[in-house]
Order: sequence, then C-alpha cells, then structure tokens
Amino acid sequence: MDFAESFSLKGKVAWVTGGSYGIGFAIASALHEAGAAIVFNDIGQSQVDKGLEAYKAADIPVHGYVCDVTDEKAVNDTVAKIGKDLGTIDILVNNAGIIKRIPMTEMSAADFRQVIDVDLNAPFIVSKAVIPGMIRKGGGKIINICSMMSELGRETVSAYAAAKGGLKMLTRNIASEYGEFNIQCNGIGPGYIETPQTAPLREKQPDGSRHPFDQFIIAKTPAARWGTTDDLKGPAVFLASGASDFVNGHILYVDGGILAYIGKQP
Ligand code: NAP
Ligand code: GCO
Repeated sequence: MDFAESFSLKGKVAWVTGGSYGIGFAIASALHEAGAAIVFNDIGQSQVDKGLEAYKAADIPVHGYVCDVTDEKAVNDTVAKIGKDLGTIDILVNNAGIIKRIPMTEMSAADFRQVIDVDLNAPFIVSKAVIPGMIRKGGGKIINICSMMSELGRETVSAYAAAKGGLKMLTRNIASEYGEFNIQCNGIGPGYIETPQTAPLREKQPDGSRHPFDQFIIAKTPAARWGTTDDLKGPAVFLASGASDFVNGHILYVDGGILAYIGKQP
C-alpha cells in the first residue's frame, strides 16, 4: 500500500453515531473526503431530516437512520439495514453523547444513569453489534469519542466524567479483546470544541465580556483558543485508515495542549 493510499477510505462504509451536526458531522465530512460511504443516525426523524439537509448542503451523499443508540434492538435493526443498503460496517465512530452539568449532590440517579446510558452503555451496545461483521470481513476500525473528562474531573460533570473515563477503558478493552481479528479500537479525546454542547460555556456576558469559563479555557490551553470541529478531521481520518493499523487502544487527545499545561498565570 503506498503512503498516500494508506490514508484512503475508498470502498469503506463508515457509521458516525449522532452525526447530524457538531463533531460527528465534521468527522463524517472528513471520512467522506477520504473516500468512505457515510451513514449517520439520530434519535428522531425530524433530527435525521435536518441532518440529511445539512449533508446535502455540503454535497455529501449519506444514509440517515432513526436510531436511539441506547436501544439495543434499534441498534441491531440499524446494523442489519446498513448491511442491506451499503454492506458491512468497516468504520464505527461512537460519537453520540450528552452531558448534564449538575452538582453531584443535586443530581438525580435518573440523570446520572441517562448520561452513563448514552455516553458509555451505547458505545458498548453499538460496538457489540458491529464487531461480528468486522470479524467476518477481516477487520475494522472503532473510534470512541472520549474527552478531557476521560482524564480530568471538574465541578458539575460527575456523570459525564465517569462515562468518558469508562469509555477510555472500554476502548482499551475492545482493542485487547479484538485486536487479533485486525480490529483497531482507539479514542479521540477532543479538548474544548465550539459546538452546541459547549455553547453555554461560551455565552457572552450581559456586559459583552467573555464567559468566565471561556476565559478559563483560553488560559488553560497553550493554543490559547477553543478547538473547532475542523481540528478533529485529520485525526479521525488517521485513526479510520490503514495508516493506523498498528495503533490500538490509544486515546489521541486533540486538545491544543490542555493536558500538557498547568495553565497561564492569572
Ligand atoms: P452535540 O453537539 O450535543 O451533538 C451530540 C449528537 O449526539 C447530536 O447529534 C445528538 O442528537 C446525538 N445524540 C445524543 N443522544 C443520542 C442518542 N441517544 N441516540 C442517538 N443520537 C444521540 O455534541 P458535540 O459537541 O458534537 O459532541 C459529540 C461527541 O463529542 C460527544 O460524545 C461529546 O461528549 C464529545 N465531546 C465533545 C466536546 C466538545 O467540546 N464539544 C469535547 C470532547 C468530547 P440530538 O440532537 O437529536 O440529541
Ligand atoms: C464541560 C464541557 C466538556 C467538553 C469536553 C471536554 O462542561 O466541561 O462540556 O466536558 O464537552 O468533554 O473534553
């Protein structure tokens, strides 16, 4: 395989869960650019339709499916539909995720469980559904979207950090258990990225000044900026391609250096 070809995804089928917008949409766009056929899902038909419009506007041919990734039957049905429509899934990006920012002692067990369900149980469910096909096909790529909270805690995100910390170890365990079948399972750990999920942390203050958390992240990031979804495209193509066939169980942090930096002196 020549060097440039090792980054090609031509002939591959890629499923990006929750890829209607945000990080998932950007990663799906990049995998398309590299040659993959793209599949995405969302919870309801209206959200899938919105996603289909967005991909059409970007001139990206996709298949969209209604599927709640926490629902094992729905996931298994979707894998079967993708198999009929496009063929075996070669690349899975477990991107769908939620966050609830509530102080732990004020968080209900139901809220905690819901975050764990979407951010940790669902990647298990979807990976379990997709791996047998990958084994039959001779290999595959799984990319779990982890987080700074796979390594660090902070106030109000106990459920999310527990889920993303667990997702780091699920990534390593899939790599350990299925590496012999030529399946590479790695994670991408985005830093603080400008998407709807982090919009509340970047809201301008009434006096027009930056949100205190916004200022905090700028001081904590050597790149002195928030990430954009474009920053995740190259790392995703690398981990989805033959160029990373000997990379397994690795979490690739795309954080502008946050994890390496104590933070700028105030
Ligand atoms: P986002 O803007 O909130 O998008 C999340 C996507 O997941 C949406 O399309 C959402 O669909 C979908 N989703 C949620 N629950 C689902 C379910 N049960 N079934 C199917 N789809 C579901 O989030 P984002 O910022 O793009 O983040 C994407 C991933 O990156 C998440 O796993 C997040 O934890 C992670 N991450 C984000 C950042 C960041 O700074 N933004 C940093 C590190 C990691 P609906 O709109 O229909 O709910
Ligand atoms: C938060 C943010 C973070 C980011 C991301 C950082 O409230 O701290 O939402 O959790 O989403 O996970 O990597």
